[in-house]
This record gives sequence, C-alpha cells and structure tokens, in this order.
Amino acid sequence: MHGETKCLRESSCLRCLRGERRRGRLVTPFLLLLLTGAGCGSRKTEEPAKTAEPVPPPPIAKPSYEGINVTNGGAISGVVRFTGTKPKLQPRPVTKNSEICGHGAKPAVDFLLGPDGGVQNVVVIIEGIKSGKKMTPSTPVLDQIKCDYVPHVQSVTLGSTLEIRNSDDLLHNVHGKLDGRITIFNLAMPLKGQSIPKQLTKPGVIHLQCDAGHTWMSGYIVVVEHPYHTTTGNRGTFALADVPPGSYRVKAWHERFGTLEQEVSVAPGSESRISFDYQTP
Ligand SMILES: [Cu+2]
Repeated sequence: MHGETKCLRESSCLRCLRGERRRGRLVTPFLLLLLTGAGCGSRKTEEPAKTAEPVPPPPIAKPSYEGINVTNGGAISGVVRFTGTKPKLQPRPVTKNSEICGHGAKPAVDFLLGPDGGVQNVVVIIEGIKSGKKMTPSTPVLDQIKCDYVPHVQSVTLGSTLEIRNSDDLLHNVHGKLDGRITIFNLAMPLKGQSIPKQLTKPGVIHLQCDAGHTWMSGYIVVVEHPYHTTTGNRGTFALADVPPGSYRVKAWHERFGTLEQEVSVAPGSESRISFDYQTP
C-alpha cells in the first residue's frame, strides 16, 4: 500500500477519491493502483512526497538594550535649572466635583521651580545606551488623588507594569496617549480604592488626561527602553548610577520647555557632574 500512502498525500488525488465516493463506489485497491499509476503517477521518477513547509516563527525583534554585570561603573549626576524670567503660570479652574477635587482653581503643575532654581519633573535619560545594568522589574504607581495624577511626571522602564489607582470616591477615566496620539489605555475607574495593572510595552511619552470631565487633570509617563533614567525632584537634582565607562549623550525632557542634550564622559568609579539650564523661550 505504499502507493496509496503516497497518493493520499496529494491533494489532486484526494479530490479523485472524493469523486469516486460521490459516485457511490468504494475505492478498491485496484482503483488505487490505477490512480497511483495513471492519475497521480505522471511523474517519471519517484520523488519523495512533499510535506507542508513549516511556517517559520515571526522574527524576534532584537532587543535594543542588553543587561550585563557592571563592575567598574561610574555615575552621572547634576541639576536642572531654569534661568531667565519665570513664565506666567496658569491656574487650573476646577469645574466639576469640587467637593472632592477642591474649590476654586488648582495651582499650575506644568512648571515647578524649587528654591534654588531647580526644575522639578524633568526626565533625565542616557540617550541610546546599548548595554549596562540589568533591567529589574519595577512596579511604578500612578494614583489619582483629589483629581490630580500623582506623580505628575514619572519615568519607567519598558516592560514595567504600571499600577493605576483611584483614591477618589468618584469616577475618573484615565486616558493615556503615546506621543499624544496613540491610545495605550483608556480606563473607566468609578470606585475608590480601585487598582488596574497595565504593562507598558512601547517606549515614548504617554500623556494622561481624564475623559470623565476633569479637564484640568494632566500627567506624563515617559517609557524608556533601558534602566538609565530618572525624574528630578523639587530641587531639580538627578543621579544615574552604575553607568559603564564611556561617552554618552544625556537628554533632559520637560513637558513645557522640551528637550536639552549634552555629551558626557564617564570614567570607571568616578562621578561626572553636569547641569542643564532651561531658559525663557
Ligand atoms: Cu477624573
């Protein structure tokens, strides 16, 4: 029955066999032999039966960053300042749910200046670093407290799972858009104490807004492809540790004043200090 096995692998012969069955006849060994010899055997030489080519798995994107053991790393630290005339700040009128969100207007949050001129909420990133300390899982939190996003700005490592909370006893609808255009999450959160995990799998700047009518709510999550990032506190300072020796481009990003960049060299076991100065546009 070798010929039968071979023949049944051929789709054209399966059609033949089905045709025979439609005519109400059992396929006899004689007929199979005939099919093997005539209908299927037009080849002059025996060829191994073809089997379906296995479908190759989709290519795995080469990771842009490699985690290694950093044994002789240095550090990059410094401060982000604002020089020039302090811009006019726009308060944010509360137009809904003032019993929880607050009465009147909330202070501006898009430009926070510390006592020494340090700028808060600036994300500092080593641009394009390809290898360094390992990416350890983190669990960043985004809370909604009295109708504000807390923290207002944060940087997270790609692949982290963000815990999105609602600490208010009212409905928020947190809408995150990557680069201001692509919806990454759009979550109705009606319950106080509610928490929703959301893994962040695309790098870029996610802008947060509330689609439940709290138009003054705004925030940012900067998703970075490697672990060398941080966000300045109220004194505008930053520090990045365990940096492999080498030359790097360091970027500072602020939601209102944009991006500044500069080159820095890191020597083994030493600290390189830099500063960024935003100026009045
Ligand atoms: Cu809201």
